[in-house]
Amino acid sequence: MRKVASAAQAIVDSLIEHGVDTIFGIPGVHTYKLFDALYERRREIRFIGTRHEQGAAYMAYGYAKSTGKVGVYTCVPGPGVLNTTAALCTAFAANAPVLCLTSEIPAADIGRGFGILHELPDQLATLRSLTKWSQRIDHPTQAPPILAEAFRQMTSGRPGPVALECPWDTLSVTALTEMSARASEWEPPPADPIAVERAAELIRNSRNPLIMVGGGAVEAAAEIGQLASRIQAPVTAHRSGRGIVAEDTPYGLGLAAAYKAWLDTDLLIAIGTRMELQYLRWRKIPPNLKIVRIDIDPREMVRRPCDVGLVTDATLGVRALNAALAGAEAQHRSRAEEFASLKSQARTEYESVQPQVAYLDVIRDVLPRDGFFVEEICQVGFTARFALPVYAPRTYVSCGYQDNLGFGFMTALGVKVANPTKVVISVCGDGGFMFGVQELATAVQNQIKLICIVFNNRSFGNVLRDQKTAFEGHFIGESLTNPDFVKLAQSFGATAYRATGPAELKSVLTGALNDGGPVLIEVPSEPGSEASPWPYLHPWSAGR
Ligand SMILES: Cc1ncc(C[n+]2csc(CCOP(=O)(O)OP(=O)(O)O)c2C)c(N)n1
Ligand SMILES: [Mg+2]
Repeated sequence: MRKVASAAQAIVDSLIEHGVDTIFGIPGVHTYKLFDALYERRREIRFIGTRHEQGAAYMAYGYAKSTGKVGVYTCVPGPGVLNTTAALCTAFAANAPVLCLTSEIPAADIGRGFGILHELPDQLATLRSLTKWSQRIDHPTQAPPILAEAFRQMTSGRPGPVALECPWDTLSVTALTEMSARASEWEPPPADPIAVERAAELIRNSRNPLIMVGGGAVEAAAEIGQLASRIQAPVTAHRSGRGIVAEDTPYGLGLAAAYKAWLDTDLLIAIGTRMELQYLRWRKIPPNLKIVRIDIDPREMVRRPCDVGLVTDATLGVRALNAALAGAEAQHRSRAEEFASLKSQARTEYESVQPQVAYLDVIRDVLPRDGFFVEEICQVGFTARFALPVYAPRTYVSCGYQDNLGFGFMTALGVKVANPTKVVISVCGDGGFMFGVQELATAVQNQIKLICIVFNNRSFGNVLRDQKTAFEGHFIGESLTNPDFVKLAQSFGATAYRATGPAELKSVLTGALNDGGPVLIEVPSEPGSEASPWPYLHPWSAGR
């Protein structure tokens, strides 16, 4: 359909065409026209204003990561865009379809260095270095096809973030515009049958296969569950792949239990994963290990070569393997008891990571199976990677390999916006929480009813431990003077509690499920009082 529209209207129209229902952000003079177009369509797109651009970008990230749908935010160019770059690199790291929608200085002035409000030397180049794809919209007629391409980029192949900029004056330009451009349907390449047969042969010859799943496998849960039981292989994950096979079923193993099987593994079946866990965390590679990889990103086969690589989508790839292995289950006796024993041995060992394990037990007890847990770069967050069992895909929300302090609370707000009927629990340290504390206002204003637990050890606890153990107690930059978190949250209008110890957390948390608005729970502790989780994440550091 053709109509006369401004570039701003054409952009907003395209967002709605592609199913966008929420946009996070902060307005400014460069984007007023875009906001006016959003105002016109306010019944179709909900706008959530944040208190800092990084909050908007992390919320879009949480929205995207927890649903697989595109998460959208908007900000002014220059400083506004730069405020979102930690979230953008997180979306890139965790393969999340996040759209950054921004503006530019007036079109004719770009690149000339006049020193115009919010000017950057080369904003598009900056954005291109942080995203899968970025583009400028120079005219209203370009908006629908460029947005269509943006959606195709974000959701095809390896998903990832995209940025679009439309200059300040261009947003107001009107033209007769064809509005109906839609992202073309994307078909993943099918698995190569010869490679499938070679992979099946390796699987038939393997005594101890291990399946590793990553974020690229979240849509293939049924197929992966079938493969695991057919070949009696345990399935493990590091972060984004957690819950694809529920960790309370025989085949779903947390990473601590999986490490117990690892050094005897003769075949790694890696599905939609960079294998960060094996190569960068565990580091020890079993001798004579064979590797089968299924990945949609052909570059992966170059980054970490394997014996057989299937460049295809996880669902198609695993389906093809299942078909090639039909009947194989008859040759395997059940290993369920063996896997249960690995899990209970691992649990007995990591039980010593206190008090974090006790707190995580309480959280797991209270959190429904389909509730979301958003981790952070803190003692409880690190421990959760092996001590909080996950039961459903996408419900364990992490920041991928960036491990960027502070992402958690803001991301959790976006998770809750996208999943309003689900319970969302965010855990933070006192350090990380303060990176996004201002978004408590956003939570209250928009009634985003998440539960955030702040573990307050009055320090950057991880830094404190490292300085104590590796730098002879040369403490610098580790100690934190904090506000009273309960009063702070109350002053924002949130409900707040303090819980001392796991038993108290249990009763406070159970009650908080029925609270009407956002809830903050502070759990105080002494600096340096937590056991280190690192021996389980980096077994080599403990000589294992
Ligand atoms: C963006 C960013 N800045 C700094 C760091 C380095 N860092 C890792 S953990 C940590 C301390 C975290 O403190 P807190 O949030 O209080 O959690 P705790 O370890 O005390 O539980 C720091 C500063 C990081 N990972 N990311
Ligand atoms: Mg701390």
